[in-house]
Amino acid sequence: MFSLLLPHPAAIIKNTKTRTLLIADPHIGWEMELQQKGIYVPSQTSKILTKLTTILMQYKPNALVILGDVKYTVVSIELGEWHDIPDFFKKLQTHVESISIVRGNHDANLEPMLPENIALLPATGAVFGDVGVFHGHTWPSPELLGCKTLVMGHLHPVVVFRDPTGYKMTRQVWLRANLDSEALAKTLLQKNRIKTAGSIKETLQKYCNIKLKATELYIMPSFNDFLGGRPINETLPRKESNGGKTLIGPVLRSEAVDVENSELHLLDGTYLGTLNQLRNLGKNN
Ligand SMILES: [Mn+2]
Repeated sequence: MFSLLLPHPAAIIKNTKTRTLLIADPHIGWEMELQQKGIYVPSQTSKILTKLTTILMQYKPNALVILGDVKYTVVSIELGEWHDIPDFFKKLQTHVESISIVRGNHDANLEPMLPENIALLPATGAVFGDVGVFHGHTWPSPELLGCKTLVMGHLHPVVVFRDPTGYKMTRQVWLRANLDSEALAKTLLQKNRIKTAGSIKETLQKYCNIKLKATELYIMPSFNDFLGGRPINETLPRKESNGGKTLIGPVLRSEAVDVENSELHLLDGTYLGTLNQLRNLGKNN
């Protein structure tokens, strides 16, 4: 069973025997790049570590899964990252038995920084219990379609509110969207060059040995609250965007996800409305 761990930017998958904690996009080392530009921002790594170990001690999961973008630099490795990242994981390993990382687009060359016994999973994702998780900059693997719930990161969703005097406030949010399972399955089969033989459902059963179940997609807020993101209520609906200023990632741009009617919740669980309704609040009136 999948549930949000309100008020944290984390979720938990509970099965009879295991509890798996999910977080996304910590982007360790983001502030190091700012420091090089002369903007002093204290290191956020210890703050992130404290926040995460507090959750681990409270909920005692057997496993921790990070949905990508552990580090900030995309390909290179910053000097500070060489220290912060191995140290971060060594400390986490004292609080949880198993740690896995789904590779994000910022995680090239992450391997040399990881201590032993940390699993690095492909960006196309993995299945934990009845939940399929992936990073979100690329399509998930068709295997994930056998899970009712899919969870991704990558977007760092925030919503912006403006009052009439121009005061602006942004808040991190959870996004939950309905999926058109057949449409998503069709796309994923095509991307994997699997020819449809009979119905989509039959093809999935035959080639991937799964029953098509995926009906909902959650997008996790970033675990690093210092990090910004493009306010999702300032993006344009897919049909009006002409390829620009829309939500990022192929999945959210596809017709298989009902992004317009997705439900937005603040980290404390407050329901804000649908993306459609909230776009109006982002506009300058
Ligand atoms: Mn990403």
